[in-house]
Amino acid sequence: MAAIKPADLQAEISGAVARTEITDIHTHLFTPQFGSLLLWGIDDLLTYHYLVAETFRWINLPYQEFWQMPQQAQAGLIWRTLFVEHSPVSEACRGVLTVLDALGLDVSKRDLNSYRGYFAECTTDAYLDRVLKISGVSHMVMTNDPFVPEEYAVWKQGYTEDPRFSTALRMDTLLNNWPGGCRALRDWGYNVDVDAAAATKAEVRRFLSDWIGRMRPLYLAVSLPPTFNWPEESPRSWLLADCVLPVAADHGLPLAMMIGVKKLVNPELRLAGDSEAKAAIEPVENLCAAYPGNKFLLTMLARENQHEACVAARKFRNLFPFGCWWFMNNPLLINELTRMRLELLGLSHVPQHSDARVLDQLIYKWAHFRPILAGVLTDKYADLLRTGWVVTREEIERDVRGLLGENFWAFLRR
Ligand code: RAT
Ligand code: ZN
Repeated sequence: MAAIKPADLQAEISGAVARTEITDIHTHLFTPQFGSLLLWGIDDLLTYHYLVAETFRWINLPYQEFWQMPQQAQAGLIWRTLFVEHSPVSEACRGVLTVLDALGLDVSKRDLNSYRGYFAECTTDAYLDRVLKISGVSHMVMTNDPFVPEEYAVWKQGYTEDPRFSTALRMDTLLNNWPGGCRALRDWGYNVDVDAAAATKAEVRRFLSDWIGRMRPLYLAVSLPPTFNWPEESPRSWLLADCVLPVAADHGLPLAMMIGVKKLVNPELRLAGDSEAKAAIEPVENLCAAYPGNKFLLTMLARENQHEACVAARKFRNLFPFGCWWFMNNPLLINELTRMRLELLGLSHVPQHSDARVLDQLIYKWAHFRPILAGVLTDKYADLLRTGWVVTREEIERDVRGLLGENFWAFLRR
């Protein structure tokens, strides 16, 4: 196995990063069986909530009027505002152009109708194959929420597995809105009450086990506010301690904590109306220390939390950091966070997930990430070579495979 020469390092690493297939560990994509829940195509791309928020910074249209417009008209307005009347330099705008270009469409024409014409000719199945091929994603994890009625219906009909997708059981309603979660559980035949009685806890555990049986998820997941604390006097605290964590441990499943979202600071913006703030790291440390037999995945939304999250992961091997989440998913911050994680944790994490809500976004989220990862790794290996250390192509490929998915699978197996 030949040692890589310093002059070849950059090309070797870029090649390895470009070739390696990705496991995308958090998306909002669905298998074709979920029908209209799987979004794709130019109108879904343009009405992505990241772009809705950016559009409202330019227009005076009342929110209500925007939401009453048909989707094509919304997409047209977003296109005109963000791509025609101004240059599309934001990360989310640039993403649309990366997608169109990768599909072979001519972005210099700025011809929305011709792009629509391209997608009108595609079938869901063929387009899914094409996107996975272009993006180099071989496997992705959905976000599966039984509290969403359209999803509930599919699960009740019977889910047919698609080997390219895995599931994750999302529990936001249960943990963040216990009165609502409690009502839903009662409707589904679980004998629960809003208080913290032992019988209620047993029924919540039965609910979780039933859905784990039905979905066979890779992990359980919840997004949490910046005020998240544990332990504390709240339904979420006992739901975690007495229901979620024991069931997760029984099934060997990690709990993914996605911390820092302030829901609907501007409700008029709907899905685009959430914000972020710095959270405390102590609840994460408390949980990792109190439940050494449980595994935790962690991603945090505030830039200010990233350093302490890395340090927490140094202290707890049952804590696995992942991804540059949502407002962190911009080149400047990806670069910073990826460097920070490599410097504090070495290779024992997964630096990115796509969070794609629209299938096409797999193309740009990963096309934008790969060169950043290659650049950061090139610097890190170059530092090693300067000491006289040698690396081989096989070692670089092994490390890149880990970062782009293998480390996640290994954490699940632990
Ligand atoms: O990034 C997003 O699209 C957000 O709206 C959220 O979906 C977030 O990623 C989440 O999973 O809660
Ligand atoms: Zn998400």
